[in-house]
Amino acid sequence: MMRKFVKSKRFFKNSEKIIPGGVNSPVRAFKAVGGQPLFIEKGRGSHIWDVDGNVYIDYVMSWGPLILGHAHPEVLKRVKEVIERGTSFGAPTELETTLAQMIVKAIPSIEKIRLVNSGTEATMSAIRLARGYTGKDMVIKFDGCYHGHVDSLLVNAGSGAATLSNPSSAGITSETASNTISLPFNNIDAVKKVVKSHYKKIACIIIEPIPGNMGVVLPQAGFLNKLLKIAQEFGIISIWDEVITGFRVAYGGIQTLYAVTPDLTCLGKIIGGGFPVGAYGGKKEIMEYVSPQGPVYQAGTLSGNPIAMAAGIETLKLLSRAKVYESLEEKTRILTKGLKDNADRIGVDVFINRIGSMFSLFFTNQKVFDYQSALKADAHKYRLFFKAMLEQGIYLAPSQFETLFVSLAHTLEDIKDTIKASFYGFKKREV
Ligand code: KE4
Repeated sequence: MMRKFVKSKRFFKNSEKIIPGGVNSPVRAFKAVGGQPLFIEKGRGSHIWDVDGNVYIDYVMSWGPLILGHAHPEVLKRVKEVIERGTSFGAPTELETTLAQMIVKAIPSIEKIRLVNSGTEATMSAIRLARGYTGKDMVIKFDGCYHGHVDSLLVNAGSGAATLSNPSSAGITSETASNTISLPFNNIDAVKKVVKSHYKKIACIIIEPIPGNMGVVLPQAGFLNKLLKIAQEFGIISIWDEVITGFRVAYGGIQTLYAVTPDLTCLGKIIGGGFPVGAYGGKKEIMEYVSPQGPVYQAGTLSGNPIAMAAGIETLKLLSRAKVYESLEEKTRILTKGLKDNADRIGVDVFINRIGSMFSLFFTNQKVFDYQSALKADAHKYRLFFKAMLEQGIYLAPSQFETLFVSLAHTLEDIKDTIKASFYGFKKREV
């Protein structure tokens, strides 16, 4: 039965008149997969309903925050209690300290932390802090990594920028861009070469330790350790952008699975339980450069607002329960194995990168280990896959350069249905 999108189309027609592209964030616009965005009516657990009453198993999960699933009852209950007392005061509340304490306890490299309202604010502030602390201007990032729409970091960026084939945005001054060097992910020799010739001017190296914005890409053995070591050797601040991976793959950052740690870490998404949030934190001696304690200014009207804090606290409490990450790991392993087996059976070339409950599927028979190899995957096949799955009630990221997420609310039934729906309409591999 063909799904109808009458109301979504009408709502989109209205939004397009007054909102650029009809959306408040570009990657939502379905530009890479064709058609028009669905307007969502509600979400519950692993499902969302669009305004035409169509229901979907959701693997976008608001781009990562909803590791518990949509509208988790215990999170909603806590938010309702707190919201009754007021929404925001522009003054400290105990809730901010509680969430900060939970994060500091979970991520040992974070000795002090500042809460903000988005991942972009977190990375923008961390870059400014690294520059203020070192007195140096240049930033190294990696092709295909996306750290929010920060001027210094919209250079060869992933996520929506890559989706729209606009990895380096208009509006960034040439002076700003000249202070940013973007290098291939997983290429330690490229890093060594640039650091050796520019270290006196380089303030920081920022990286998504497990990139999620070129699709999921995994660091090759030793890459992250070597990167941290080079930075340390040359007096360069290491910033790990864990906006996606923070509390996604383990309780804490992905860094809790590594013996090494960065100087600064950026967080977002999960720590706000679905409400606007971001955070940056790290070594005390660096964080004490942040205003009002130090000279690096950063501020925010709604930073640490009680509602996001309450949702974040409740979310982390639920994530600290036993077997949470084992369950997420197992469900996602079953799902990605099923998708791969199905693709092989039908004869479709698919390469899947996965860690914990985040994964991406590339239409290629080659390994995807950096941005250039991600670009070689067949985006047209991804588009067909997206549409075929949407028709069958499976809501995937409307872009190849994003991550798919499994939540605690996804059931084995959901997983089986998703596997069953996969590659519908795909022909055998052309010989
Ligand atoms: P926000 O400013 O969107 O809260 O966070 C920016 C950001 C920073 N760092 C990483 C690793 C991120 O993935 C993000 C934002 N992620 C995208 C999706 N991959 C948000 C979705 C969107 O732009 O609409």
